[in-house]
Parts: sequence; structure tokens; C-alpha cells
Amino acid sequence: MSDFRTKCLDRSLLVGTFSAIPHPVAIEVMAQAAPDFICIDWEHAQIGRERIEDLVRAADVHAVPAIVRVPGHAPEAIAAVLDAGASGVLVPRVSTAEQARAAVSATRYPPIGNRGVGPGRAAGYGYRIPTYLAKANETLVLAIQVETAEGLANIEEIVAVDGVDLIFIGPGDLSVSIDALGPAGHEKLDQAIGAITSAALNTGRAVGIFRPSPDDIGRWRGAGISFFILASDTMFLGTAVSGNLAAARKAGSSS
Ligand code: 3PY
Ligand code: MG
Repeated sequence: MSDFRTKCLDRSLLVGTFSAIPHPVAIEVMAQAAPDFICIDWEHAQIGRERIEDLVRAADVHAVPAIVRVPGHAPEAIAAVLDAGASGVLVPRVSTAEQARAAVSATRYPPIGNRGVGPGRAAGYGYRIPTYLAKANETLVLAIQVETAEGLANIEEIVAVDGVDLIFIGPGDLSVSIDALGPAGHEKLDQAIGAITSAALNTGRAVGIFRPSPDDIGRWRGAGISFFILASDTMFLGTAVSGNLAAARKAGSSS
């Protein structure tokens, strides 16, 4: 099993970030800050399929595991990112056990799943297919997102699906879907997050969540969540630029 998957399954604290800037330089800059992993966001960033492999390669240079959030449930997209050498996949908007089983099938080779064999980068461009096949099912992380009212209603069946490593909560989509947007919906959203977390932990799955800032990571860690995607490269860039501009203006106007 890969070190990364072992840590996921052991529920070690893992803090990574989304990568939305479609350039290897951005990945290298982020990787040098030593996150536990990077999640390339193919769902919500404007990243073309042929760019994914370069982004994964850039993370590999710094020995930072790169997973990819695929745009949807298509097995072709899951195969493409795993063939490119990603350490795992994050499948968004999984709302039924059937969708969870389809994600397992697309991620795992037979006999567990139905992933196709190909001569991609992950398999040494065809020169290491047997070696890759022997370890892929053991080393690749499959995380699925529960972030809809339907997913919340079906949570017990979803977490029972064998082959899923981690249930990842998307609070943004979940808050919209269950009508818990904004401060007025905080309690309802927290309850939903709590229900997903307990169901997942009770069946031995690890749990992850997106957080825009580190402020409440301790609280969610206390609830049993171990895998955090903290903000994104674009969010960090914006925060750093605005903070530094404000600091420079303050320093300049007080002299
Ligand atoms: C959400 O909040 O909906 C997410 O998908 C976060 O990654
Ligand atoms: Mg989402």
C-alpha cells in the first residue's frame, strides 16, 4: 500500500490544497510548501485533459502525492487521471450507492473493478504494466464526495460500498442542496456534516472536508475528520496579494 493511502485509511491528519491554476509552475510553488497532497481540481478549474499529466508530473518532482477531482462520474475521466499517474481520484456529487459502486469499478482493476489496462505514464508508458497492475488497487486512493441532499439521505448505503476509501464532504454544494446557506443555515449544515461523518466513521471509512481557512480545522478533527483540503492556489494567491498590499499601504502612509 502507498504511504499516502495508508495514511488516508489510518485517518492520519492530512492537509492538502486544491490546485486550480493550470500550470506546472503553480504546482511546484505549492509543492514546495510541503502539503500532504495536492488535489488538482478538474471539476471547477479550467484545466484541459492533456494538461493533467503535466500537473501530476510537477507534483511528482517534489514527491507530493497528487490526486485529481474529476469533472463527473465518467469512467473515461477517472481512467485518464489514473493513467497520467495520479495517486488517487476525488469523484464529486456521489448521491447513491450505485454511483459509488461505479466509481469503485472505474478506479480498481479486476477482480475488484473494471478499469481498463493501458500503456499510460502510470504504467511506465507500457514498460511497467505488470508491476503497475500488481500494486494499483492497493495504492490508489478513491475518495467520493457527498454533497447533495440525496447523498445525505442515502448516506448509510453509500458508506457501505466496498472499495471506497474516503468520504469527502463538500460544504458549499451541501449547503445549497439542503437549503442551509449562510449564517442562518449553520446549525443545519453542521448537523448534516456530523451525520455524514458519523455514518462514514461507523463503517470504517475515513472522512475529509473542504475548508476555506484553517480556523476550524481543530474542531472538525475533533469530530473524527482527518483529511482536509484547505483553500486553493488561487485563494492563497488572492489572500497573500491583498494582505501584502494592505500592509505596504499601511506602512507607507504611516511614515
Ligand atoms: C463543495 O464545497 O461543494 C466542494 O466541492 C468543496 O470542495
Ligand atoms: Mg462541490
